[in-house]
Amino acid sequence: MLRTFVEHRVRKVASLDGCWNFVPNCERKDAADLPAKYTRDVFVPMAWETLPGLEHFRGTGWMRRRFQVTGERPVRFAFGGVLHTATVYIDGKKVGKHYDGFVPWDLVVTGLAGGEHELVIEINNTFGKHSALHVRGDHYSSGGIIRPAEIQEVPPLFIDKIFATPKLTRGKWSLNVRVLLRNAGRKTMTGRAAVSVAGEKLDLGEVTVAGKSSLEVAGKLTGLKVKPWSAEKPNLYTLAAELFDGDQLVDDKIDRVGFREIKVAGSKLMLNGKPLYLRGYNRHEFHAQHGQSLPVEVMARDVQMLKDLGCNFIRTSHYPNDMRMLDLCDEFGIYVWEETNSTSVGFKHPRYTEQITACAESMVGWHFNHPAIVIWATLNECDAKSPSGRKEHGRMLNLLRQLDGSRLVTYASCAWKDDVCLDLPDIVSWNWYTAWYWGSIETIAESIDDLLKWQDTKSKGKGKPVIISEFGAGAFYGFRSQEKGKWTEEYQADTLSELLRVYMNHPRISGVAIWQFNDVRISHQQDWGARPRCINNKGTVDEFHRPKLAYEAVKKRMHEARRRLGS
Ligand code: ADA
Repeated sequence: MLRTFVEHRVRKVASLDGCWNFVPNCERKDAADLPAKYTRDVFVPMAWETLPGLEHFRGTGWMRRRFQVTGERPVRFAFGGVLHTATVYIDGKKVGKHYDGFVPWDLVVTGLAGGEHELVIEINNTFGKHSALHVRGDHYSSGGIIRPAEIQEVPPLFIDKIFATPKLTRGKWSLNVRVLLRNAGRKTMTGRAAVSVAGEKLDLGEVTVAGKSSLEVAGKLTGLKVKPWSAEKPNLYTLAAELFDGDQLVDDKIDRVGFREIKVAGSKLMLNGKPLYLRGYNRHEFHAQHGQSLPVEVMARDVQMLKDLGCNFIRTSHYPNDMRMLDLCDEFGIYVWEETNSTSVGFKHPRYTEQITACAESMVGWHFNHPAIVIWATLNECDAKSPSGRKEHGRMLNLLRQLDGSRLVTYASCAWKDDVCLDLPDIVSWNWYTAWYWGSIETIAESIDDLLKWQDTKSKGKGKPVIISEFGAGAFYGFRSQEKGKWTEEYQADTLSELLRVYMNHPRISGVAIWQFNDVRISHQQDWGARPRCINNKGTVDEFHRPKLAYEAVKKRMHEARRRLGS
């Protein structure tokens, strides 16, 4: 299942998770040939560097399995994430290609006869001219089908996506809904769409969609008797869309919505009209045993730890997350800053504009209805100093606003006093590492005051809400010493405790995201300089998600702040 709940009661869905055949770097006589032989059996989802003997494999891997269809309908293949370039073949024939391992995507194939067929996916995770977003960096870039996948048998005219935006007017909630219908066939099709939420139903009327095209129908559900969604009280409602052919129900899509509005008032963040303080972590989707392919149980445990820590917030550094993680945040109540797959990327890469634009469109398109997501972000630590960098920050932030004007937008900056883009986002977000890369525990307060004073007097970000989007200290799990030097668990615990004390009591700061929740692997080729253990060790939990000493220190500070702020 791509999600944590059932998305279709009418549409026929079968999982593609389970056993697949796999061959890494296969020799073929002709580039157009599929592999003659597969050398391993693997279980999907998986990150291929977790397979014994392939710990450092980077290249092209081939995956194969068989699937069955009735032959009565077009077949939609839906993938949660394939890292990073996938070329899909059915019965030996190429049917599609997709780039970007961190966004969901789909492929609709028509004319498949009833019975069994062969599905082959050629997956490439190499770096180079073909890949602007998956680049060498401070986290390992995996390969494989890392998230769940499924096949769906859809009618020629089917429900592609639903986009729902809650609105609060004079104490009453309404829901603006858009339903995207897609016609996979050649013939023009007619259907009637309807949506329902919280006991209210809305008929969106009859729609005619030309062959091989899509059309959106929109409507508004008003006077809803619903309770608002917040991290403290994550009230969720089922949103169902149905498609009829005459009187016959031919397709459906189920999602969930939460009723909340996020806004800025002066220098504050407001949720449903009340000040909001974001307390939490940057989190990489990584575990030593599973690589970047996390089982939902690991995600759920992470969310439980975040709640235990007193946190209400994660930043999905540095890419869109698995939809099941976003579902858990909706269910358990964690605010999410979700960002495009774009950390320290170069704007001059030949595929950059096309690939980052597609990433933003897919992220917002597939994740639109999660109430947990309150911020869309892009371009972590990219060029925010030059005129061309400013232009690109403006383009990306506006693109996010066009795709969804109901959330706030930001980017995390390490350009500091040279940043020329601060007028562009809704929130100014600083990656600021006092007491690790510079300064000491004693200089935390003066260092942040200096930056924020500059922001409020000399920059175009004057008076905007501030999130300290990264700060932290490294520690090796189990390395303890009375001396409390760098890399000890004690140093990390003391540093995070003081950073949180200062930042969460600072009148100009509306949110904090510690770098980082869990330790994360870096490539052993030291693509990112010499990180000890080939790991970014700044996690509060280690690469197996085992708490370090800092866990208790963070927990104490987060709960202090929660009590003080009353939420
Ligand atoms: C950066 C970057 C992170 C990580 C961090 C660190 O700010 O955004 O991905 O590399 O620094 O640990 O230094």
